[in-house]
Amino acid sequence: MTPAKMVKKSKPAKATPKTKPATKAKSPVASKASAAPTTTPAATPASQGLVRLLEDDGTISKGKDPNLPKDTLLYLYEQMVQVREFDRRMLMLQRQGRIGFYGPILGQEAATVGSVAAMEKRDWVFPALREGAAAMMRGLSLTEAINQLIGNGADRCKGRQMPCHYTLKEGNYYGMSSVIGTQISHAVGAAMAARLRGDDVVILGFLGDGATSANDFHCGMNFAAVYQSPCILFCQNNQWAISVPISKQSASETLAQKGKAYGMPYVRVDGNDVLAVYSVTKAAVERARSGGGPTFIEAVTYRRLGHSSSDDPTKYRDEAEVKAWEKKDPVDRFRAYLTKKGLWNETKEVAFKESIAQRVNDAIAAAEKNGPPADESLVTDVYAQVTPQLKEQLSEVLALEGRSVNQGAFPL
Ligand SMILES: Cc1ncc(C[n+]2csc(CCOP(=O)(O)OP(=O)(O)O)c2C)c(N)n1
Ligand SMILES: [Mg+2]
Repeated sequence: MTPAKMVKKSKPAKATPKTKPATKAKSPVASKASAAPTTTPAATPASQGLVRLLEDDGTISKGKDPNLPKDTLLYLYEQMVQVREFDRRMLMLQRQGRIGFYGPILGQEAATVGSVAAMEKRDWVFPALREGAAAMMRGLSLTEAINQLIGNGADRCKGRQMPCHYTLKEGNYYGMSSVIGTQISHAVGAAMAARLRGDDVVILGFLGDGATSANDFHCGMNFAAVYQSPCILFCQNNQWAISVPISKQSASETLAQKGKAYGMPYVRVDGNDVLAVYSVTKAAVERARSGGGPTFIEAVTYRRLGHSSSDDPTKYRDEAEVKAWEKKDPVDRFRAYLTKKGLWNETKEVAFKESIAQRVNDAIAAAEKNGPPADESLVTDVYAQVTPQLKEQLSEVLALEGRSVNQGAFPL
């Protein structure tokens, strides 16, 4: 089929608001042009033009409840709580010097869990930095995840990657690249390939707000739309790209509307509302699977902690902004919904949290038993066979005096 024949006219996403937001979304940072600490004491998360099902208190307007099966609802909640506990503990491990680096996801649990849960098992996930929950949802055990964070000998990448760069081929979870935006091209390329081969898979590619300024974003969006690739590009607009606020990232009214420029359906969703995220992603998956092409989703959420364990966000943003977003907590909100439905209660909460804490403890203990990668792994997997030059270089390195002084330390 020629590319021209593959192109279909894109229709607006069902969930896309019909009327264009009249004013710029009232993001706590949207009106601030400076990277200096923002001074919006009454900062409230954006509410205009968003697809939203759950109110902040966990109530849901009449007729809006998607009435998902009980098992799905509990799965969504348990995954969010699990990754939150994992996140908290991994940051502690980093502070104790037991891992070298960590990129926390606190506050963004609903965006990842809701979107990934809307995919079928055979679909692929192309993550960015904060989608570790997706790897676990696809079957990465907590111990394997911690092996990766430590970069020990049991790590699939043998310690060659930065922490948080999980990979799980058998779970259709692609290993992320640190280079911002590259996974967008990878995701779109995979979707184009799937379409050419007639594979019945949809690709979910994640990116941050900062990545919308990367070249790969423009190429990826364009190719995705022109070739009607079966993919969803899911932007976690957490308001910050390290110290750069969204107001300095883009002059567009919303990030979602960038989808319009490329000719694909787009939707702006409350990223702290797991039901809304699940619903809009599900609709996008169905469209992609039935030949309707890609969708661009902007999930409006907030990075509550630093960019990474190496960052101190108090240097560039106002704590009032953080506090305002704490009130929009995605986990509390969904728990309130489940409680009102009679599916959750305090006893279940205590028992579940205890079991997760235990699982994380066990996983840490198991991962820390593994030794470092073998010295030889420095030169293996580069070529099919280790070249004589690499062998020589390895023996030179191994003969270096004092070479083990920093053994186990993370090189940052
Ligand atoms: C091409 C490139 N430029 C710069 C960086 C350094 N860098 C790492 S993360 C980051 C910000 C990413 O922000 P965003 O896309 O919003 O994702 P978030 O960290 O908020 O999840 C930058 C600039 C990089 N990794 N790659
Ligand atoms: Mg960001």
